[in-house]
Amino acid sequence: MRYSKGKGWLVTFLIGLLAASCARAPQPSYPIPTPQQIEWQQLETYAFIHFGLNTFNNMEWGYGDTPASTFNPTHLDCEQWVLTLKAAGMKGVILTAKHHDGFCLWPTETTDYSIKNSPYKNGKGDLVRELCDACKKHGLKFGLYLSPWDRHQAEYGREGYVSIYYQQIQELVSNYGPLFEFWFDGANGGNGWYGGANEKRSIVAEHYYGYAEARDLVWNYSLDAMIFGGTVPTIRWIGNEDGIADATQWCMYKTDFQSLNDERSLGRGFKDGKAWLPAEVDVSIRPGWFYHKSEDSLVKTVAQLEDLYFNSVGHNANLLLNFPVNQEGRIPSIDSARAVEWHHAVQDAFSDNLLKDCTVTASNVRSSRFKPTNVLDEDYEKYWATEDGLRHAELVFEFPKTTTLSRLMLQEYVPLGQNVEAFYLDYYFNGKWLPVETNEPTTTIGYKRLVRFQTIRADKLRIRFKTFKGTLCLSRVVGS
Ligand code: FUL
Repeated sequence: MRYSKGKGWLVTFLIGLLAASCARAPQPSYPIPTPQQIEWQQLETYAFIHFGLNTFNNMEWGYGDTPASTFNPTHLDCEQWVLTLKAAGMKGVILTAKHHDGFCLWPTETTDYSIKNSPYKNGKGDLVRELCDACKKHGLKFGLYLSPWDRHQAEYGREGYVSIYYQQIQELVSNYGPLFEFWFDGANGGNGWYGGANEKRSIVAEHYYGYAEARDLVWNYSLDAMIFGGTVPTIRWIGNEDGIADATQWCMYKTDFQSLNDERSLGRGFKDGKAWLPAEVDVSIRPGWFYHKSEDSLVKTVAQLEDLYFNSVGHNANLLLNFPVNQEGRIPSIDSARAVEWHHAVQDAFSDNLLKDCTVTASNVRSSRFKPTNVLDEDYEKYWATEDGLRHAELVFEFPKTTTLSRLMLQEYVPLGQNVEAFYLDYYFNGKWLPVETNEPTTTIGYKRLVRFQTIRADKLRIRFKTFKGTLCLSRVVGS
């Protein structure tokens, strides 16, 4: 084929342009998340509801002998819970369908120790149904907590209990799905009522419950459900109930039972972990998980909740925030007011990206498809990527006019893995580069990292990245 000189140049140019814009995306750097894990991580905040006999007993760990008739909420309203939680930015709810005391909030066939034998709706109530329906109606995801430890069951500790437990799972997953998360709590204090035996029963959790089978029961109905706890989790506990994930926070982890229970390692993950097990931070808005009147004055303040958010979502972990429901059957107004105000504060903090009008330059660009300005695009799927094999890269944001900043949000494109092990921030003002004084080490990023720092006035902001494997893929940077 022959082209005139002018046309040949044009064709070559167009082919070049096409090649550049279609340049291959970086190879994944394993381990990487499943699509379900990515979707789960994007939820960021969702609620726990602890409600049951403990609410009426003023206890945290009922012994298993409180009469079922004690359960008697007077103004129960699951829509009030769901609307409150929605206004507080929660994307889903996980309910304690059964806590350690063994009392079931749905009319199970497995035991009489349930809502069936309580005055609530004359024994015709089903709280799991009510909450599940309210979630569907208002667009929240629904999840369940079913305590493996059961202080009421006579068979607990023997083989018979395990099939009761499986049947309970079966009833729940087949009637109230789809579930986005299933919680296998790890607590076990040993002693309990156990059908009147009043004794201590010890089990070896790693083997007794048969967690792989339990997980399969959940997945038979809710294939996308994240599994918390047990021996085959798809997400991991953060190792404390204070609402704190370490600033260095790897999604990678180890799957042996010892590591899954090692509170120190859980807090930060493993850089060289072979499994993708992102962290969940569970914490209550009050000191206790269940409602206690004496804690009405101890609801976390908006400032404390903001800290929780920066220490969980801001540290590459999801936040599971617990709301104790009171004896009336409602989330107390003080808790809802705090949570809603906190949500607005957090939203406002990052709603206006002060970097949006910056000129962005990068030390290296893979191709035009992976251009540095992608980090200003709200679409998570668009990211800046470097060429392969580099371990250092930097981005410079030049402001149209001097700008005041005190926070930064960064996101790696984790579908291809987690890669950054440190980043350094400097700003340019009055003709010199100066280091930004951050409130914590600027190490990992992962799905989301939030950093607060001494307020700066800057003409430029520079971020230098140190990666350790794979290729740097940065999806978002927001300054505020
Ligand atoms: C713990 C339980 O013992 C607490 O009561 C609470 O349910 C918390 C979320 O998990 O292991």
